[in-house]
Amino acid sequence: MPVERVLPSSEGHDLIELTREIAAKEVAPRAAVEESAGRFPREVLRTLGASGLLGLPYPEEYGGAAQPQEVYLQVVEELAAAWLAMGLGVSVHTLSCFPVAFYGDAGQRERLLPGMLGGDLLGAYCLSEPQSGSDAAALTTRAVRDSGGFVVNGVKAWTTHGGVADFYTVMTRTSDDGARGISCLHVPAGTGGLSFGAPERKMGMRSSPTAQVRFDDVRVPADALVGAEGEGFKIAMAALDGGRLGIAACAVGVAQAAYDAALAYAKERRQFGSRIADFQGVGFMLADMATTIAAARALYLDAARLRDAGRPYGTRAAMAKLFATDACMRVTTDAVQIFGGYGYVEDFPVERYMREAKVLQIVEGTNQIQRLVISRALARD
Ligand code: COS
Repeated sequence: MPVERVLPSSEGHDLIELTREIAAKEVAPRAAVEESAGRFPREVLRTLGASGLLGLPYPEEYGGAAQPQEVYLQVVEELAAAWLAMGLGVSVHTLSCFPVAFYGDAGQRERLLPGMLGGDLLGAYCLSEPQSGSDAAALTTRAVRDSGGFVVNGVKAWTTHGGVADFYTVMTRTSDDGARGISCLHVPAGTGGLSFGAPERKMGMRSSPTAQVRFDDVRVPADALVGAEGEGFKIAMAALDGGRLGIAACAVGVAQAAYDAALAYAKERRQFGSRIADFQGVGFMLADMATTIAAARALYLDAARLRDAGRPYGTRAAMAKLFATDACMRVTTDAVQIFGGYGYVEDFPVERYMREAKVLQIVEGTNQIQRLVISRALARD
């Protein structure tokens, strides 16, 4: 049974229908095989791009679809339920476009956004470094002004789409003034001096390449600077507020997929003469799973609607990311339990969902960082 959704417009309904069709035909059938081979299916993201799904929340004049977050995020959820690497790919691409879309000047928006939102190009977001993850402001990659442009040196780590992206949104140090000494640069793939580490060998989400991005005397022109010099940390944090909603939507998608599989199995599997769904031990687990998923979805949609209404939403986004990804970990673990031995082998998808859930508690701010963001806001307000 597809998830029953209430969307704010008929266009939103059509987009969900389109997404479900693409997910069923082009995304879900390939997930297990590609994940186990660790292959990155660039062509699937091209299909999503050609269908307009890589620029949904951005203005139409630059090639976006001007969709509210409420719609965009439910599209991400549907894709993640079919294959997390693709849902997360759309979310990361959308995050990578945010700085130019919201902080770029008119010239940059006109020059860069149509390509970025048009579906052909794929973005990557470079904030973390080998020695700075949670403490993002401690980053050391440095851009020095030279002949009117910048020369960049340093190493970025854990970059989704590292090595396969068409452009890199890069946070780099332009002065030693802590968080205020960080600036944002737009660096196209193919720029001289840019190179990549081998893809990380991850527990899950193996179809989504994660790699170091290395800058050795990378020269970019002055108009690669997005926003003002020194504004990069705020841009990075504002981008992540939105990115965290994308991760929450991904988590709900994976949890929903795990729950759907567990429910179907529990209705079919018979032991002691009954369907295991009819045993209270299993039935109560399913009840908790369904309730948790509904609550997680309601929370990310609540944050999305705040954002759509132009209200501050960062704290609510952190709550949604925290709650939805912890929920996903619990639900996928319970799904494996309901499948018993069959849950622990690759013949069924639930072991993959459980491995995928783990990374969502870590990326775009660990859940400890989400608690920090929430508790600081509580103390401040
Ligand atoms: N939106 C806009 N500005 C923000 C912001 C947000 N969500 N959060 C913080 N800022 C601003 C602050 O207002 C502050 O500005 P002023 O200097 O003008 O006062 C500045 O940024 C520094 O903020 P803060 O003092 O809170 O920075 P901290 O170094 O304490 O770090 C955390 C804050 C821990 C929240 C941040 O480093 C973080 O989110 N870390 C996790 C990073 C992450 O998610 N990485 C994921 C990987 S993406 S590759």
